[in-house]
Amino acid sequence: MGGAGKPATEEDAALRWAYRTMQTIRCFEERLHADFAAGKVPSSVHLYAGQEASATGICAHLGEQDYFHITHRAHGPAIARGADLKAIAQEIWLRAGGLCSGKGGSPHLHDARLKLVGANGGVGSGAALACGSALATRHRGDGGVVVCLLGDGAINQGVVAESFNLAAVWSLPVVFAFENNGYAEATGTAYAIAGNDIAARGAAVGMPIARVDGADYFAVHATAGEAIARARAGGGPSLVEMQVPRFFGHYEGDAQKYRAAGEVAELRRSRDCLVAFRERVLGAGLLTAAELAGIDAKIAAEVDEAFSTAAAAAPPAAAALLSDVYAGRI
Ligand SMILES: Cc1ncc(C[n+]2csc(CCOP(=O)(O)OP(=O)(O)O)c2C)c(N)n1
Ligand SMILES: [Mg+2]
Repeated sequence: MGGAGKPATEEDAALRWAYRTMQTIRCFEERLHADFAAGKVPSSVHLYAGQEASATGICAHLGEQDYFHITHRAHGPAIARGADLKAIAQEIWLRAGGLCSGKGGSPHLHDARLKLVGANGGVGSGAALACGSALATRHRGDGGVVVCLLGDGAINQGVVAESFNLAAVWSLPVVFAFENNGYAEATGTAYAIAGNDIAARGAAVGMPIARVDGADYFAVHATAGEAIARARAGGGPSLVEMQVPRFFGHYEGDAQKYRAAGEVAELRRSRDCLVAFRERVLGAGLLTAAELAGIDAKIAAEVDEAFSTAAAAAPPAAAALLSDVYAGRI
């Protein structure tokens, strides 16, 4: 704990970063939910609330040489990777100042400078792109690793099976990190995934696998850390499956008739990563309630400013329509 005359340690800083990151994501998504319901948001959005511990526990281990491939449920992972909050908000509002100049929108957040590789239209395709990033970083010899987020829905895609095989055959420095939130759109995992075991598919190609409670920041941090360290040390690919709750619909506007009555309320009561984190750090005396409250207040102001800036910002100019269509050197 950094307060009360005690010097802040590296561990204090890491805990504060983790809390700040998860709370920023939650605050951003709750506000986005409210603004969407009020008709203020001009694009479709998939909210990440409930899943914060997963991207945060992973990004705690990533340096600037590492790649983070994300999915259409993009806001939280982009925040965890350190993308600019105002640029994220402006991208969702399709503004010129957005992360992709307002041309990608919510599901395609991408920031090449951060090696944050955004989703494309095909669920699961990120797995193949991640193999490409892993091959590139290994050829450069810069010690980089790649973490590829994937949803449970991606496990049945052919490209994912092919990517597992390629990553294993070439011993690529990649971690396939599945966020199993129980649903692919409205389809439940138990119904759609034969065997109902995502991690076992990785074991089939000889990858080390791990299953972890994705609502527990500390568990994700430890498990992802092990897989990332293995990849960095030349130990090849791994698969990590994180069980995470999804607090909102597949997309905003989803009536969620496929969910049991009270399901979300129960998840919020029993599987909230922020509640668990607060209990743990306060119980162990690692951070104080006053510190957390101070962080919360600062984040609320930052999110408010990002949203007001986005709402007032200009869209891309018509003359910019054909720029960024073909990449030069990337
Ligand atoms: C190849 C392909 N099939 C179907 C879709 C339509 N689609 C978009 S998101 C989605 C669900 C993905 O579920 P999951 O991978 O579990 O991620 P989640 O939305 O739960 O984060 C589907 C089926 C698509 N974009 N690409
Ligand atoms: Mg899912």
